[in-house]
Amino acid sequence: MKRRNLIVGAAAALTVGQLVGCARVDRTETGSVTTSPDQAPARQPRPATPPPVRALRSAASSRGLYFGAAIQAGTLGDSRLRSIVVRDCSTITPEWAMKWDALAPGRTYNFSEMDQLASFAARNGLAMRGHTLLWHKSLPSWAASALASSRDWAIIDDHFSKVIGRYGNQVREWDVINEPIEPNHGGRGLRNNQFYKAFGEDYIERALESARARAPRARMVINEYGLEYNSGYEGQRRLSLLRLLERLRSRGAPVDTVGLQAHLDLRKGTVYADGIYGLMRDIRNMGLKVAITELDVAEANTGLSVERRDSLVADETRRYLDIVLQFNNVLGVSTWGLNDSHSWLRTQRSSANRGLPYDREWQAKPMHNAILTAFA
Ligand code: 9MR
Repeated sequence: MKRRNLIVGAAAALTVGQLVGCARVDRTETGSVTTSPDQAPARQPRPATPPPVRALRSAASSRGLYFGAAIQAGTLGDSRLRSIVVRDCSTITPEWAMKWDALAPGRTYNFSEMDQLASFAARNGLAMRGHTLLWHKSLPSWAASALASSRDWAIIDDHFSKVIGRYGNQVREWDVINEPIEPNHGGRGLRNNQFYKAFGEDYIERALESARARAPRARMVINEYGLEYNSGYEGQRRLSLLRLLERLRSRGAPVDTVGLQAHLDLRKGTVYADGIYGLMRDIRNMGLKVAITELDVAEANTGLSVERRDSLVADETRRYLDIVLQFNNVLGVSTWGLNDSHSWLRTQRSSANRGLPYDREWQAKPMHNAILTAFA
């Protein structure tokens, strides 16, 4: 029964893709997906037929979850990417097009790249995650100076109004605050970012309220990284996040969801089951939902065989998902990209990193299967 649902769900996803002019995708008897000959560039060899791949979105939905991925607006010209996004995802996250410095590097807003992603999502019936309203790394310099000199909340409120006003009807989850935790900064484990400097800890509650007022039906998310491994530092990060959530809840602040980025990292060992379990349990006990927002795996040793590396990446993914998916307050899982050639890990870590579900030729890797199996 489950298997049948998966196939039906996948076929439905493909039909949507076909309707909106993505590369035409056909499903074979075995469930494998091929691009149609009429879409292949003239006189170029057709890509090898990929092995049968089941859609992640239908596997996720059979558990009542969504599956999504971060997408860079500039990659939407790739018809293969479009068809795989439509097959695998029920939601997408703009990898950077919605960030403040991407929308308004000068004072003037330019929504064109973000609009492309939003219209792709709308045409294909995909939801969007709103990433992200406030992040210390994406504050444009004009806004940083204005905040530092005037400490005027209207600067933030105006940004929220523009972004939520434009995309609010498509976004189900807003990452209102991205990465507010930094135990090394003191201040109750909060990051001493430009917002904290201007407004103190209050900026978090005010941001949640400003966003909630404009998006009454969407989920209000605090999104954080560095919570998965067994080190004193990550232990402090887990604790600081929980304490922040407790303070917000006790004041009645409108936070309802925690985003766990889940940038897994084999150089840190394997995920710390007790720590993650405890974090998940405490979040659930506060009545909050969880979204896994940026799953990927940084490799430790790219000198091993590709088979070995792919299996280590898949095992780590599975270990992590097996812990978090025990909790029924999880809304869904998003990976931070789909294909290794579009991964931030290429530039941040090693250009050879293989920490996403597909390789550069869109062959599904063991990580894809690990996610499918974790959803089963
Ligand atoms: O992957 C993103 C990269 O392409 C951007 O250059 C960068 C700055 O905008 O942000 C990266 O995404 C980050 C996300 O927004 C927040 N969590 C960490 C992600 C990886 O750095």
